[in-house]
Amino acid sequence: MIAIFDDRQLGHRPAHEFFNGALTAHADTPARAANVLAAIGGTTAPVDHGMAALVAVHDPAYLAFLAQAHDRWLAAGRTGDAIGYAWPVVGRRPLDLSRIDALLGRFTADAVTPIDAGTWDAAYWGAQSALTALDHVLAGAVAAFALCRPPGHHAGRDYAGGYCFLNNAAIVAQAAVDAGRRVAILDVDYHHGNGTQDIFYDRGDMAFVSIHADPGTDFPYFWGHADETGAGAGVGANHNIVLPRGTDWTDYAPRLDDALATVAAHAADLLILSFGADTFEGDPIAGFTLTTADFATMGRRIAATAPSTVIVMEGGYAVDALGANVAALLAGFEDARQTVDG
Ligand code: SP5
Ligand code: ZN
Repeated sequence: MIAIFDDRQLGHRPAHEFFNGALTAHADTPARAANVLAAIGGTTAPVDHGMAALVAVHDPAYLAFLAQAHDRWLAAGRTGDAIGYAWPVVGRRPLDLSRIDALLGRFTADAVTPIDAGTWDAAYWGAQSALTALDHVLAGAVAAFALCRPPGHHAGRDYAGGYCFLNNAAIVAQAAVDAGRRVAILDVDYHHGNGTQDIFYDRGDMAFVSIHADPGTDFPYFWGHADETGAGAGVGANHNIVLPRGTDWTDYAPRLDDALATVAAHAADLLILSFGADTFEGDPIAGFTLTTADFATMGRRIAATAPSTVIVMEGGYAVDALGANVAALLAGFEDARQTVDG
């Protein structure tokens, strides 16, 4: 399967995230991408599609903030990563904000998503990798893999969060719709894809189906509950499948089949798979117990029923096992495709 990646995606090097009252080592290290690269062999560099597909999903003011945030941080006399500390929980209204701390409050959702000197380029080229993977699928490939890092599914139209800046899955989904395709998004990261849900919540032309840990116990807490089913024209097009911590493949597989049935009912001709390997038994920040072999089975099951598929990387923080887990998913996917395609 063709895999797309740009070396500039390694340039996002957040040092810390806030946890338990302190700044601790950030889970999204460049070594994640390096481990996947070593396991899947060659990747192809993305084609630069420019800003149009990003603006189709994200607020231009947010994109400008992302591109400038670290420079503004330095200009304010700060050092290290830009990170917020004050957020407008109530009474949000348009204000002409200039102080970097205010901008971080306006355009980020949490204190685990710092911005450093390489963040914008890494996120930009990650999105271009996803758009290039879509090109291959639109040209007839049954599947393509974008090694997006940083990940995307917690980022909304005008906010970063959950280690995410640009919502790669949403950018590709919108680009596919604009290319005339009928699209569904299946999100199997351990965490709920709140940004993707938010971006398409009132859209009936796109289905969002997510299997994730109960937000009652796990990030992102405020979204991902089973009763979030869409709004307006999107009522019935948003599907959250909530599983408890400790879920293993035996309990996961039937819910994946439910999700695939929901995808099939939407009659999409193109699937975006938000793939996070943080459902792995060894993940340091998550609580499911899937094995490397289970990821191969997952790939086979999805490929058996899915239409042509763009796979975008989301989370997965057991760095030493990440490459093997991604390779297993992709191998399982290809395995089933070869069987189906004859
Ligand atoms: C894309 C994705 O998987 N984002 C995950 C964001 C989860 N952030 C909350 C993690 C809370 C645990 N933090 C432990 C920090 C140890 N240094
Ligand atoms: Zn995750």
